Amino acid sequence: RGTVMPAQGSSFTNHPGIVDFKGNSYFFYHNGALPGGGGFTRSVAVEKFSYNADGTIPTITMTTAGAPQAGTLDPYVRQEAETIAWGSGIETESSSEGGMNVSWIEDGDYIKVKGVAFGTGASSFTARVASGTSGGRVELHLDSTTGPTVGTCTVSGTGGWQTWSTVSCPVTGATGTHDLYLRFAGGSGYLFNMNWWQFTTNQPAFSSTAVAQHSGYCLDDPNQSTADGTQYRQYTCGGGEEQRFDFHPVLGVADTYTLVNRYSGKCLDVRGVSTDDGAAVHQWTCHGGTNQQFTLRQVAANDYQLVAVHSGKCVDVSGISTAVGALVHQWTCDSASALATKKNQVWRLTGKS
Ligand SMILES: [Ca+2]
Ligand SMILES: [Ca+2]
Repeated sequence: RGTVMPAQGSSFTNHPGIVDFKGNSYFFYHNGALPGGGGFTRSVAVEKFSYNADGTIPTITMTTAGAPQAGTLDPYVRQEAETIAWGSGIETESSSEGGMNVSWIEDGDYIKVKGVAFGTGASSFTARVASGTSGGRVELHLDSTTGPTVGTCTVSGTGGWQTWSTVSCPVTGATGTHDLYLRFAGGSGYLFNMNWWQFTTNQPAFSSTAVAQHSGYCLDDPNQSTADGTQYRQYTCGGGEEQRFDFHPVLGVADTYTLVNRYSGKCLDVRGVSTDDGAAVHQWTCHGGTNQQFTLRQVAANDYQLVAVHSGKCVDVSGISTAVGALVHQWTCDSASALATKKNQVWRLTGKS
């Protein structure tokens, strides 16, 4: 049926394979296009493609850009140093801690990591490193090797190239989504190896009541229930723990929190992971699911919509009721213009600075 990929990239063969991931199809192959490459010194490559209408595979051409990024990278979980969109001067090798590490690091070498979602910001950087000499520095740059420096970590000698130690340093100015460049610096010769790295978020936890702005009543755990499945309501604010919530940031997701009721210790939760209008907002044992994660969408100084991550719907007092005890559910979020006059989705969080 023809050629799937022509002979290109300094290699006489390409040993392809196809993988479907998140609704798209990808064509993996190899070429010899890197410096020093050839038919027997190969590099793995990937292109995104779509099948033809009749189900056949189109002719796919090698590119240096490769496939577009399938999603952002979370810097607040451990990332292997060998997660690399592009690099210069580095190699990888087996690590004594398992998996691989980045090695042969010298002054001016770098790693590019693409599409890193810092969200509201990072406060520190931690890396697992080893050095058989006297170490060097990791400079953290945004957008290019000469872009803004958001942190610099000093690495000392650890007594061996597989003798691992953890180093940390403060980070400022890393917000939003950027390409991250780990640029290595130091004296002559090999500086250190790196196994993995991770940032820490600066999105602070806080504690607050949530007061519905159409009624002035508080989001409330009815009758100090500790049971799973108790639907929340609005109630006269009384200063009790059943109306106070600890907002814990969801790492790596901007402006997003789990809300733990101080009295019951249970999480604010949309019943049954429902995406329907009218699904109950109740309490449930905390499990970290996206129906227990709420993004704060700012309306005014201390006023927010609480948007459930799994559904994109808002925590809402049913029927725009101003009655004590009216139940709370999720509903399609009102537009910013509607919120000027309709406030049963607007919650005042006085505890959020
Ligand atoms: Ca090198
Ligand atoms: Ca590693």
